[in-house]
Amino acid sequence: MLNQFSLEGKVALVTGAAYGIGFAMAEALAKAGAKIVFNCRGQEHMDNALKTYAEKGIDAKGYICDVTDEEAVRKMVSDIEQTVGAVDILVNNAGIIKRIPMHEMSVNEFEQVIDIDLIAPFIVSKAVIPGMIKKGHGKIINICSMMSELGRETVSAYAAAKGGLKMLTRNIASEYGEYNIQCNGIGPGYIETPQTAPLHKREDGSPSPFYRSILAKTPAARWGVPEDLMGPVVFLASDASNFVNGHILYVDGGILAYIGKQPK
Ligand code: NAP
Ligand code: GCO
Repeated sequence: MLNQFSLEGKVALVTGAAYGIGFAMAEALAKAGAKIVFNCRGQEHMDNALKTYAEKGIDAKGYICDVTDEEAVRKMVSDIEQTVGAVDILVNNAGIIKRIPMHEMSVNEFEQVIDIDLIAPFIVSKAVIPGMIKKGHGKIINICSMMSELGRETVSAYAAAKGGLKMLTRNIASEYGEYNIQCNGIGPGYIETPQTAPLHKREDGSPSPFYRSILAKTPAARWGVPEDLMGPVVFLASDASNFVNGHILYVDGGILAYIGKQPK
């Protein structure tokens, strides 16, 4: 039965996987047997990432590619198909956040977030779907967020993008299910990574009020770590989830189920 979770012989493209959640998910997919291909934007990130993959014993192939650049994505996917093989598993992980009160946010700032967090998953999915149709199977995993369901101060563009990504996920599932392509989302809770680093501490190094408020909102009573996403991504990338389609798997320590700790 555990063979269903094996990714032996599969090619997995994880976007923005030089560090953070993307790196941990790529590591998990590699441990389950997949060949890892990833991209990031800068040479320094690429050099560090290749070193870290090698230290973990993972033979990953890296591309410097901005996921918002459709032509660059098309070239990357075509090169992957020729040198490694058509992509079996795509994880749309690359993402940014801007924390700016909405009435102070420029249209350009709003668009930058929508471009990377919503339009890029469309661009990369669009590039790999023909290869998946040819192969007769495929898995697309979109990294959503608590903000696919919830709002909060300062993250209007991010919430709009991640809410949109949830619906793009359901639409890809609807449109390509008949080709044996499953598209699901993972909605991480609050995970300690460079993206959330500005939220963790006060200047004196003590936990910030926001950090503590998340502890009070999370039944698990802790922030997540990138490794919390390893099991869920392998499940959604593997044959074990072949009849799971259009689902968002929240990996949030229970935040979405909980009203929050009551004040004493
Ligand atoms: P992170 O530490 O900031 O890493 C983001 C990654 O995305 C980096 O590797 C970055 O690479 C890459 N990236 C950003 N823009 C890109 C672009 N235009 N083209 C290519 N790569 C790009 O973030 P993270 O916390 O690991 O988050 C990963 C994903 O999970 C994001 O989609 C995020 O929104 C989502 N998420 C995070 C949390 C959390 O609590 N941390 C919770 C829910 C969802 P470069 O710097 O090299 O460009
Ligand atoms: C924020 C955070 C979040 C998380 C995550 C929650 O400022 O509220 O950065 O949005 O990163 O997406 O699931």
